[in-house]
Amino acid sequence: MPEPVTPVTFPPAFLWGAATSAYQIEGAVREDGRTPSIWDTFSHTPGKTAGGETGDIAVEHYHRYRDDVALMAELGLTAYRFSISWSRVQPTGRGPAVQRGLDFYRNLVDELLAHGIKPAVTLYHWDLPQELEDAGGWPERDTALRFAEYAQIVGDALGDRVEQWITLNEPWCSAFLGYGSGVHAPGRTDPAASLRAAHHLNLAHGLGTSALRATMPARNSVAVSLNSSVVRPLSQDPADLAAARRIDDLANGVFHGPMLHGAYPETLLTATSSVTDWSYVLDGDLAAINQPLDALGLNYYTPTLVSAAAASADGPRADGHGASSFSPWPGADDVAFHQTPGERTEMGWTIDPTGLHDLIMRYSGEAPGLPLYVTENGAAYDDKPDPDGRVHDPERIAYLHGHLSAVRQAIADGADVRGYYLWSLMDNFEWAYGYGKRFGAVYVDYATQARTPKSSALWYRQAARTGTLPPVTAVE
Ligand code: IFM
Repeated sequence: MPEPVTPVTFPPAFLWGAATSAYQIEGAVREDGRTPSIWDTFSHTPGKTAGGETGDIAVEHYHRYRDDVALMAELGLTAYRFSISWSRVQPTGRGPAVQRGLDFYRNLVDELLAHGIKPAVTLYHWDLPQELEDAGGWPERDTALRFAEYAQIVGDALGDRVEQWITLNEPWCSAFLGYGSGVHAPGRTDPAASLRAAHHLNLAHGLGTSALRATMPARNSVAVSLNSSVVRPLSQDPADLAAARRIDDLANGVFHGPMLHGAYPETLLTATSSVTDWSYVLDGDLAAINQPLDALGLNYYTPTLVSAAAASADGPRADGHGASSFSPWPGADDVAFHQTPGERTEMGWTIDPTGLHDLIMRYSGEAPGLPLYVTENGAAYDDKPDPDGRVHDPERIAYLHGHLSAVRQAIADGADVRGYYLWSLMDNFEWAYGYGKRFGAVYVDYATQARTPKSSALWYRQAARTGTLPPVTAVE
Protein backbone atom coordinates (compact mmCIF):
# COMPACT_ATOMS: atom_id res chain seq x y z
CA MET A 1 0.00 0.00 0.00
CA PRO A 2 1.36 3.50 -0.80
CA GLU A 3 2.26 6.08 1.88
CA PRO A 4 -0.79 6.85 4.04
CA VAL A 5 -2.80 10.00 3.41
CA THR A 6 -2.41 12.28 6.47
CA PRO A 7 -4.35 13.60 8.22
CA VAL A 8 -6.85 10.86 7.53
CA THR A 9 -9.81 13.04 6.57
CA PHE A 10 -12.83 11.76 4.65
CA PRO A 11 -15.08 13.51 2.12
CA PRO A 12 -17.90 15.47 3.86
CA ALA A 13 -20.71 13.21 2.57
CA PHE A 14 -18.97 9.99 3.69
CA LEU A 15 -21.36 7.78 5.69
CA TRP A 16 -20.24 6.66 9.14
CA GLY A 17 -22.35 3.61 9.78
CA ALA A 18 -22.68 0.44 11.80
CA ALA A 19 -24.30 -2.84 10.75
CA THR A 20 -26.28 -5.68 12.30
CA SER A 21 -28.57 -8.47 11.10
CA ALA A 22 -32.00 -9.61 12.22
CA TYR A 23 -31.30 -13.06 13.66
CA GLN A 24 -28.17 -11.85 15.42
CA ILE A 25 -29.90 -9.12 17.42
CA GLU A 26 -33.71 -9.20 17.38
CA GLY A 27 -34.74 -12.12 19.60
CA ALA A 28 -38.56 -12.32 19.93
CA VAL A 29 -38.50 -15.30 17.62
CA ARG A 30 -42.00 -16.46 18.41
CA GLU A 31 -43.71 -13.07 18.54
CA ASP A 32 -46.19 -11.31 16.28
CA GLY A 33 -46.58 -14.11 13.78
CA ARG A 34 -42.88 -14.82 13.10
CA THR A 35 -42.21 -18.45 12.16
CA PRO A 36 -38.90 -20.36 12.34
CA SER A 37 -36.12 -19.66 9.89
CA ILE A 38 -33.35 -22.10 9.05
CA TRP A 39 -31.24 -20.48 11.76
CA ASP A 40 -33.88 -21.22 14.43
CA THR A 41 -33.89 -24.85 13.37
CA PHE A 42 -30.11 -25.10 13.06
CA SER A 43 -29.29 -23.39 16.34
CA HIS A 44 -31.79 -25.63 18.15
CA THR A 45 -30.16 -28.74 16.70
CA PRO A 46 -27.72 -30.21 19.26
CA GLY A 47 -24.08 -29.71 18.39
CA LYS A 48 -24.53 -27.03 15.76
CA THR A 49 -23.63 -23.91 17.76
CA ALA A 50 -21.19 -23.29 20.60
CA GLY A 51 -22.86 -24.24 23.87
CA GLY A 52 -26.14 -24.83 22.01
CA GLU A 53 -26.70 -21.07 21.95
CA THR A 54 -29.53 -19.67 19.86
CA GLY A 55 -30.91 -16.32 18.73
CA ASP A 56 -34.13 -16.81 20.73
CA ILE A 57 -33.38 -13.79 22.89
CA ALA A 58 -30.25 -12.38 21.27
CA VAL A 59 -29.97 -8.76 22.42
CA GLU A 60 -33.73 -8.13 22.51
CA HIS A 61 -33.47 -5.47 19.84
CA TYR A 62 -37.07 -6.21 18.78
CA HIS A 63 -38.21 -4.67 22.06
CA ARG A 64 -35.35 -2.26 22.65
CA TYR A 65 -35.02 -0.73 19.20
CA ARG A 66 -35.97 2.77 20.36
CA ASP A 67 -33.20 2.85 22.96
CA ASP A 68 -30.80 1.30 20.47
CA VAL A 69 -31.51 4.02 17.91
CA ALA A 70 -31.05 6.70 20.60
CA LEU A 71 -27.68 5.11 21.37
CA MET A 72 -26.71 5.15 17.69
CA ALA A 73 -27.50 8.87 17.57
CA GLU A 74 -25.46 9.46 20.72
CA LEU A 75 -22.57 7.66 19.04
CA GLY A 76 -22.73 10.01 16.06
CA LEU A 77 -23.69 7.38 13.47
CA THR A 78 -24.98 8.83 10.22
CA ALA A 79 -26.09 5.48 8.78
CA TYR A 80 -27.34 2.13 10.04
CA ARG A 81 -27.49 -1.09 8.07
CA PHE A 82 -29.86 -3.80 9.33
CA SER A 83 -31.61 -6.79 7.81
CA ILE A 84 -35.23 -7.83 7.57
CA SER A 85 -36.28 -11.18 8.97
CA TRP A 86 -38.13 -12.77 6.05
CA SER A 87 -40.10 -15.08 8.34
CA ARG A 88 -41.26 -12.08 10.37
CA VAL A 89 -42.85 -10.35 7.38
CA GLN A 90 -43.85 -13.35 5.23
CA PRO A 91 -43.89 -16.28 7.64
CA THR A 92 -44.11 -19.18 5.24
CA GLY A 93 -41.93 -17.54 2.61
CA ARG A 94 -44.87 -17.22 0.27
CA GLY A 95 -48.25 -15.54 0.17
CA PRO A 96 -49.46 -12.47 2.01
CA ALA A 97 -47.36 -10.39 4.39
CA VAL A 98 -47.95 -10.03 8.13
CA GLN A 99 -48.64 -6.40 8.93
CA ARG A 100 -47.16 -6.55 12.44
CA GLY A 101 -43.86 -7.70 11.03
CA LEU A 102 -43.78 -4.88 8.50
CA ASP A 103 -44.82 -2.41 11.20
CA PHE A 104 -41.77 -3.29 13.29
CA TYR A 105 -39.42 -2.34 10.46
CA ARG A 106 -41.45 0.74 9.53
CA ASN A 107 -41.24 1.95 13.13
CA LEU A 108 -37.52 1.23 13.25
CA VAL A 109 -36.97 3.20 10.03
CA ASP A 110 -39.06 6.11 11.28
CA GLU A 111 -37.07 6.17 14.50
CA LEU A 112 -33.80 6.24 12.54
CA LEU A 113 -35.00 9.02 10.26
CA ALA A 114 -36.22 11.03 13.26
CA HIS A 115 -32.65 10.84 14.61
CA GLY A 116 -31.09 11.83 11.30
CA ILE A 117 -29.67 8.34 10.64
CA LYS A 118 -29.84 6.97 7.09
CA PRO A 119 -31.30 3.44 7.04
CA ALA A 120 -29.82 0.80 4.74
CA VAL A 121 -31.97 -2.33 4.42
CA THR A 122 -30.56 -5.77 3.68
CA LEU A 123 -33.32 -8.09 2.50
CA TYR A 124 -31.55 -11.37 3.16
CA HIS A 125 -28.92 -12.02 5.80
CA TRP A 126 -29.01 -15.86 5.91
CA ASP A 127 -32.35 -16.54 7.64
CA LEU A 128 -34.47 -18.39 5.07
CA PRO A 129 -37.98 -19.27 6.26
CA GLN A 130 -37.84 -22.93 7.28
CA GLU A 131 -40.79 -23.81 5.03
CA LEU A 132 -38.78 -22.78 2.00
CA GLU A 133 -35.87 -24.95 3.11
CA ASP A 134 -38.32 -27.83 3.58
CA ALA A 135 -39.34 -27.30 -0.03
CA GLY A 136 -35.70 -27.61 -1.15
CA GLY A 137 -34.08 -24.32 -0.10
CA TRP A 138 -31.58 -22.36 -2.18
CA PRO A 139 -30.61 -25.30 -4.42
CA GLU A 140 -34.15 -25.02 -5.84
CA ARG A 141 -35.13 -22.41 -8.40
CA ASP A 142 -38.44 -21.66 -6.72
CA THR A 143 -36.64 -20.09 -3.74
CA ALA A 144 -35.35 -17.34 -6.06
CA LEU A 145 -38.88 -16.67 -7.31
CA ARG A 146 -40.13 -16.51 -3.74
CA PHE A 147 -37.36 -14.05 -2.89
CA ALA A 148 -38.52 -11.72 -5.68
CA GLU A 149 -42.04 -11.76 -4.23
CA TYR A 150 -40.68 -11.01 -0.76
CA ALA A 151 -38.50 -8.18 -2.15
CA GLN A 152 -41.57 -6.62 -3.65
CA ILE A 153 -43.47 -6.82 -0.34
CA VAL A 154 -40.68 -5.11 1.58
CA GLY A 155 -40.04 -2.60 -1.22
CA ASP A 156 -43.73 -1.66 -1.21
CA ALA A 157 -43.73 -1.21 2.56
CA LEU A 158 -40.47 0.72 3.00
CA GLY A 159 -39.49 2.07 -0.41
CA ASP A 160 -40.99 5.47 0.33
CA ARG A 161 -38.60 6.02 3.26
CA VAL A 162 -35.52 3.86 2.76
CA GLU A 163 -33.16 4.88 -0.04
CA GLN A 164 -30.41 2.30 0.35
CA TRP A 165 -31.21 -1.32 -0.44
CA ILE A 166 -29.07 -4.44 -0.40
CA THR A 167 -30.52 -7.64 -1.82
CA LEU A 168 -28.26 -10.30 -0.26
CA ASN A 169 -25.58 -10.30 2.39
CA GLU A 170 -22.59 -12.52 1.65
CA PRO A 171 -24.25 -15.07 -0.62
CA TRP A 172 -20.98 -17.06 -0.46
CA CYS A 173 -21.77 -17.96 3.15
CA SER A 174 -25.38 -18.88 2.34
CA ALA A 175 -24.31 -21.20 -0.48
CA PHE A 176 -21.00 -22.70 0.62
CA LEU A 177 -21.17 -22.68 4.43
CA GLY A 178 -24.89 -23.51 4.39
CA TYR A 179 -24.88 -26.29 1.76
CA GLY A 180 -21.15 -27.20 1.40
CA SER A 181 -19.30 -27.37 4.71
CA GLY A 182 -22.53 -27.29 6.71
CA VAL A 183 -21.21 -25.02 9.47
CA HIS A 184 -24.10 -22.64 8.80
CA ALA A 185 -27.81 -23.30 8.46
CA PRO A 186 -29.30 -25.39 7.01
CA GLY A 187 -26.19 -27.51 7.63
CA ARG A 188 -26.15 -29.54 4.44
CA THR A 189 -22.87 -30.97 3.11
CA ASP A 190 -23.40 -31.49 -0.60
CA PRO A 191 -20.93 -29.81 -2.99
CA ALA A 192 -23.31 -29.97 -5.98
CA ALA A 193 -26.12 -28.44 -3.94
CA SER A 194 -23.82 -25.60 -2.86
CA LEU A 195 -23.19 -24.60 -6.49
CA ARG A 196 -26.90 -24.86 -7.32
CA ALA A 197 -27.57 -22.68 -4.28
CA ALA A 198 -25.03 -20.12 -5.53
CA HIS A 199 -26.81 -19.89 -8.87
CA HIS A 200 -30.23 -19.50 -7.31
CA LEU A 201 -28.93 -16.86 -4.91
CA ASN A 202 -27.61 -14.99 -7.95
CA LEU A 203 -30.99 -15.36 -9.60
CA ALA A 204 -32.71 -14.15 -6.43
CA HIS A 205 -30.47 -11.09 -6.45
CA GLY A 206 -31.36 -10.30 -10.07
CA LEU A 207 -35.09 -10.94 -9.75
CA GLY A 208 -35.17 -9.15 -6.39
CA THR A 209 -33.41 -6.12 -7.87
CA SER A 210 -36.01 -5.94 -10.68
CA ALA A 211 -38.87 -6.37 -8.19
CA LEU A 212 -37.54 -3.55 -6.01
CA ARG A 213 -37.09 -1.29 -9.02
CA ALA A 214 -40.64 -1.99 -10.19
CA THR A 215 -42.13 -0.90 -6.89
CA MET A 216 -39.82 1.78 -5.49
CA PRO A 217 -39.06 5.40 -6.36
CA ALA A 218 -36.27 5.66 -8.94
CA ARG A 219 -34.06 7.64 -6.54
CA ASN A 220 -33.48 4.57 -4.37
CA SER A 221 -30.21 2.70 -4.68
CA VAL A 222 -30.01 -1.10 -5.03
CA ALA A 223 -26.81 -3.00 -4.23
CA VAL A 224 -25.55 -6.37 -3.03
CA SER A 225 -23.03 -7.04 -0.24
CA LEU A 226 -20.35 -9.56 -1.21
CA ASN A 227 -17.76 -10.98 1.14
CA SER A 228 -15.35 -11.00 -1.74
CA SER A 229 -12.16 -12.66 -0.66
CA VAL A 230 -8.73 -11.23 -1.20
CA VAL A 231 -7.09 -14.45 -2.35
CA ARG A 232 -3.30 -14.49 -2.28
CA PRO A 233 -1.00 -17.24 -3.60
CA LEU A 234 1.63 -18.62 -1.20
CA SER A 235 4.27 -18.20 -3.92
CA GLN A 236 4.57 -17.19 -7.55
CA ASP A 237 4.86 -20.86 -8.52
CA PRO A 238 2.40 -21.49 -11.40
CA ALA A 239 0.67 -24.21 -9.35
CA ASP A 240 0.05 -21.78 -6.47
CA LEU A 241 -1.14 -19.09 -8.88
CA ALA A 242 -3.58 -21.59 -10.38
CA ALA A 243 -4.81 -22.53 -6.89
CA ALA A 244 -5.41 -18.86 -6.08
CA ARG A 245 -7.29 -18.43 -9.34
CA ARG A 246 -9.50 -21.42 -8.51
CA ILE A 247 -10.41 -20.08 -5.08
CA ASP A 248 -10.93 -16.60 -6.47
CA ASP A 249 -13.50 -18.03 -8.92
CA LEU A 250 -15.29 -19.90 -6.11
CA ALA A 251 -15.22 -16.97 -3.70
CA ASN A 252 -15.74 -14.05 -6.03
CA GLY A 253 -16.26 -14.82 -9.71
CA VAL A 254 -19.18 -17.14 -9.00
CA PHE A 255 -21.10 -14.06 -7.80
CA HIS A 256 -19.61 -11.00 -9.43
CA GLY A 257 -19.27 -12.82 -12.77
CA PRO A 258 -23.01 -13.08 -13.44
CA MET A 259 -23.97 -10.03 -11.35
CA LEU A 260 -21.53 -7.55 -12.90
CA HIS A 261 -20.58 -9.13 -16.21
CA GLY A 262 -23.49 -11.45 -17.11
CA ALA A 263 -21.45 -14.68 -17.18
CA TYR A 264 -19.86 -17.30 -14.96
CA PRO A 265 -16.07 -17.44 -15.41
CA GLU A 266 -15.17 -20.20 -17.91
CA THR A 267 -12.43 -21.31 -15.52
CA LEU A 268 -15.06 -21.84 -12.78
CA LEU A 269 -17.29 -23.91 -15.07
CA THR A 270 -14.37 -26.09 -16.08
CA ALA A 271 -12.97 -26.54 -12.57
CA THR A 272 -16.35 -27.61 -11.17
CA SER A 273 -17.47 -29.79 -14.08
CA SER A 274 -16.93 -33.00 -12.10
CA VAL A 275 -19.22 -31.64 -9.34
CA THR A 276 -22.08 -30.18 -11.35
CA ASP A 277 -23.14 -29.75 -14.97
CA TRP A 278 -24.68 -26.28 -14.39
CA SER A 279 -27.77 -27.43 -16.33
CA TYR A 280 -29.95 -25.44 -13.91
CA VAL A 281 -28.68 -22.21 -15.49
CA LEU A 282 -31.61 -21.68 -17.81
CA ASP A 283 -31.90 -19.42 -20.85
CA GLY A 284 -32.41 -15.88 -19.71
CA ASP A 285 -31.03 -16.43 -16.19
CA LEU A 286 -27.77 -14.61 -16.79
CA ALA A 287 -29.57 -11.58 -18.23
CA ALA A 288 -31.96 -11.62 -15.27
CA ILE A 289 -29.04 -11.67 -12.84
CA ASN A 290 -26.99 -9.02 -14.65
CA GLN A 291 -29.10 -6.04 -13.53
CA PRO A 292 -27.41 -2.66 -13.51
CA LEU A 293 -26.71 -1.77 -9.88
CA ASP A 294 -26.50 1.59 -8.13
CA ALA A 295 -23.73 0.61 -5.72
CA LEU A 296 -21.70 -2.37 -4.54
CA GLY A 297 -21.21 -3.41 -0.91
CA LEU A 298 -17.93 -5.03 0.13
CA ASN A 299 -17.50 -6.90 3.41
CA TYR A 300 -13.91 -7.49 4.48
CA TYR A 301 -12.24 -9.08 7.48
CA THR A 302 -9.04 -10.90 6.47
CA PRO A 303 -7.22 -12.15 3.37
CA THR A 304 -7.08 -15.79 2.21
CA LEU A 305 -3.71 -17.45 1.55
CA VAL A 306 -3.60 -20.56 -0.66
CA SER A 307 -1.27 -22.91 -2.44
CA ALA A 308 -1.45 -26.07 -4.50
CA ALA A 309 -2.13 -28.86 -2.01
CA ALA A 310 1.31 -30.41 -2.21
CA ALA A 311 2.66 -27.71 0.11
CA SER A 312 2.20 -28.43 3.80
CA ALA A 313 -0.89 -26.58 4.86
CA ASP A 314 -3.30 -25.99 7.67
CA GLY A 315 -6.18 -27.63 5.76
CA PRO A 316 -9.61 -26.24 4.80
CA ARG A 317 -10.10 -25.07 8.39
CA ALA A 318 -7.36 -22.51 7.88
CA ASP A 319 -9.70 -20.75 5.46
CA GLY A 320 -11.18 -19.20 8.62
CA HIS A 321 -14.68 -20.49 8.02
CA GLY A 322 -15.15 -22.86 10.92
CA ALA A 323 -14.43 -26.47 11.69
CA SER A 324 -15.97 -29.04 9.38
CA SER A 325 -14.59 -32.11 7.68
CA PHE A 326 -16.56 -31.04 4.61
CA SER A 327 -15.00 -28.36 2.43
CA PRO A 328 -16.89 -25.22 1.43
CA TRP A 329 -14.78 -25.12 -1.79
CA PRO A 330 -16.36 -27.55 -4.33
CA GLY A 331 -13.94 -28.97 -6.87
CA ALA A 332 -10.92 -27.54 -5.03
CA ASP A 333 -9.77 -30.46 -2.86
CA ASP A 334 -6.29 -30.01 -4.24
CA VAL A 335 -6.00 -26.45 -2.90
CA ALA A 336 -4.43 -25.89 0.52
CA PHE A 337 -5.22 -23.03 2.90
CA HIS A 338 -2.61 -21.33 5.09
CA GLN A 339 -2.70 -18.95 8.00
CA THR A 340 -1.58 -15.52 6.88
CA PRO A 341 1.22 -14.46 9.23
CA GLY A 342 0.56 -11.59 11.62
CA GLU A 343 -1.56 -10.62 14.59
CA ARG A 344 -5.02 -12.13 14.78
CA THR A 345 -8.37 -11.25 16.22
CA GLU A 346 -10.36 -13.49 18.55
CA MET A 347 -11.76 -15.26 15.46
CA GLY A 348 -8.22 -16.28 14.51
CA TRP A 349 -8.44 -13.95 11.50
CA THR A 350 -5.17 -12.20 10.60
CA ILE A 351 -5.34 -8.42 10.73
CA ASP A 352 -4.31 -7.00 7.36
CA PRO A 353 -5.73 -3.64 6.24
CA THR A 354 -3.83 -3.90 2.95
CA GLY A 355 -6.38 -6.54 1.99
CA LEU A 356 -9.19 -4.00 2.28
CA HIS A 357 -7.27 -1.54 0.11
CA ASP A 358 -6.63 -4.26 -2.48
CA LEU A 359 -10.25 -5.36 -2.43
CA ILE A 360 -11.58 -1.86 -2.98
CA MET A 361 -9.12 -1.19 -5.79
CA ARG A 362 -10.01 -4.47 -7.44
CA TYR A 363 -13.72 -3.73 -7.46
CA SER A 364 -13.09 -0.18 -8.57
CA GLY A 365 -11.68 -1.79 -11.69
CA GLU A 366 -14.18 -4.66 -11.83
CA ALA A 367 -17.17 -2.27 -11.69
CA PRO A 368 -15.96 1.09 -13.00
CA GLY A 369 -18.21 3.98 -12.07
CA LEU A 370 -20.13 2.04 -9.41
CA PRO A 371 -20.09 3.70 -5.97
CA LEU A 372 -18.66 1.36 -3.33
CA TYR A 373 -19.54 0.97 0.33
CA VAL A 374 -17.68 -1.06 2.92
CA THR A 375 -20.81 -2.69 4.27
CA GLU A 376 -18.99 -4.70 6.97
CA ASN A 377 -15.59 -4.54 8.63
CA GLY A 378 -14.63 -5.12 12.23
CA ALA A 379 -13.04 -7.43 14.75
CA ALA A 380 -13.95 -9.73 17.63
CA TYR A 381 -12.04 -9.37 20.89
CA ASP A 382 -12.49 -10.83 24.34
CA ASP A 383 -13.85 -7.59 25.79
CA LYS A 384 -14.62 -7.37 29.50
CA PRO A 385 -15.78 -4.46 31.62
CA ASP A 386 -13.30 -2.96 34.09
CA PRO A 387 -14.28 -2.81 37.77
CA ASP A 388 -15.43 0.76 37.04
CA GLY A 389 -17.80 -0.63 34.39
CA ARG A 390 -15.98 0.85 31.40
CA VAL A 391 -14.93 -1.35 28.49
CA HIS A 392 -11.51 -0.61 27.00
CA ASP A 393 -10.77 -2.14 23.61
CA PRO A 394 -7.61 -0.53 22.24
CA GLU A 395 -7.10 -3.46 19.84
CA ARG A 396 -10.40 -2.66 18.13
CA ILE A 397 -9.48 1.01 17.88
CA ALA A 398 -6.21 0.03 16.20
CA TYR A 399 -8.09 -2.32 13.88
CA LEU A 400 -10.57 0.39 12.89
CA HIS A 401 -7.85 3.00 12.47
CA GLY A 402 -5.88 0.69 10.19
CA HIS A 403 -8.82 -0.33 8.05
CA LEU A 404 -10.35 3.15 7.77
CA SER A 405 -6.92 4.46 6.76
CA ALA A 406 -6.88 1.80 4.03
CA VAL A 407 -10.30 3.00 2.85
CA ARG A 408 -9.08 6.58 2.79
CA GLN A 409 -6.02 5.54 0.83
CA ALA A 410 -8.23 3.78 -1.71
CA ILE A 411 -10.26 6.98 -2.11
CA ALA A 412 -7.01 8.88 -2.69
CA ASP A 413 -6.11 6.26 -5.28
CA GLY A 414 -9.31 6.99 -7.18
CA ALA A 415 -11.91 4.62 -5.69
CA ASP A 416 -15.40 6.01 -5.18
CA VAL A 417 -16.06 4.78 -1.62
CA ARG A 418 -19.10 6.50 -0.13
CA GLY A 419 -19.36 4.99 3.34
CA TYR A 420 -18.23 2.49 5.97
CA TYR A 421 -20.39 0.27 8.19
CA LEU A 422 -18.60 -1.03 11.24
CA TRP A 423 -19.45 -4.63 12.11
CA SER A 424 -21.07 -4.55 14.49
CA LEU A 425 -23.06 -1.91 16.33
CA MET A 426 -23.21 -4.13 19.43
CA ASP A 427 -22.16 -7.57 20.61
CA ASN A 428 -24.52 -10.22 19.30
CA PHE A 429 -25.11 -13.84 18.26
CA GLU A 430 -22.09 -14.77 16.16
CA TRP A 431 -23.78 -17.69 14.37
CA ALA A 432 -22.12 -21.07 15.05
CA TYR A 433 -19.81 -19.37 17.60
CA GLY A 434 -22.76 -18.28 19.71
CA TYR A 435 -22.25 -15.30 22.01
CA GLY A 436 -18.57 -16.04 22.72
CA LYS A 437 -17.22 -13.76 20.00
CA ARG A 438 -17.84 -10.06 20.62
CA PHE A 439 -17.74 -7.88 17.50
CA GLY A 440 -19.64 -4.92 18.96
CA ALA A 441 -18.53 -1.32 19.38
CA VAL A 442 -21.10 -1.44 22.18
CA TYR A 443 -20.69 -4.05 24.92
CA VAL A 444 -23.78 -6.05 25.83
CA ASP A 445 -24.13 -7.66 29.22
CA TYR A 446 -26.18 -10.69 28.17
CA ALA A 447 -27.55 -11.24 31.68
CA THR A 448 -29.09 -7.78 31.97
CA GLN A 449 -29.07 -6.62 28.33
CA ALA A 450 -27.34 -3.42 29.49
CA ARG A 451 -25.47 -1.66 26.68
CA THR A 452 -22.11 0.06 27.35
CA PRO A 453 -20.22 1.82 24.55
CA LYS A 454 -16.66 0.47 24.41
CA SER A 455 -13.80 2.94 23.97
CA SER A 456 -13.82 2.06 20.25
CA ALA A 457 -17.39 3.40 20.00
CA LEU A 458 -16.25 6.69 21.53
CA TRP A 459 -13.26 6.79 19.18
CA TYR A 460 -15.55 6.09 16.20
CA ARG A 461 -17.88 8.86 17.36
CA GLN A 462 -15.02 11.35 17.16
CA ALA A 463 -14.21 10.13 13.66
CA ALA A 464 -17.85 10.43 12.58
CA ARG A 465 -18.26 13.89 14.10
CA THR A 466 -15.06 15.39 12.68
CA GLY A 467 -14.66 13.35 9.48
CA THR A 468 -11.02 12.78 10.49
CA LEU A 469 -9.58 9.72 12.22
CA PRO A 470 -8.44 10.60 15.73
CA PRO A 471 -5.11 9.16 16.91
CA VAL A 472 -5.50 5.65 18.33
CA THR A 473 -4.74 7.04 21.76
CA ALA A 474 -7.46 9.72 21.60
CA VAL A 475 -9.82 7.63 23.74
CA GLU A 476 -8.41 5.60 26.59
O1 IFM B 1 -21.35 -11.72 12.09
C1 IFM B 1 -21.00 -11.88 10.76
C2 IFM B 1 -22.05 -11.25 9.86
O2 IFM B 1 -23.31 -11.76 10.09
C3 IFM B 1 -21.70 -11.48 8.40
N1 IFM B 1 -20.35 -11.13 8.12
C4 IFM B 1 -19.32 -11.56 9.01
C5 IFM B 1 -19.68 -11.24 10.44
C6 IFM B 1 -18.56 -11.71 11.40
O3 IFM B 1 -18.37 -13.07 11.28
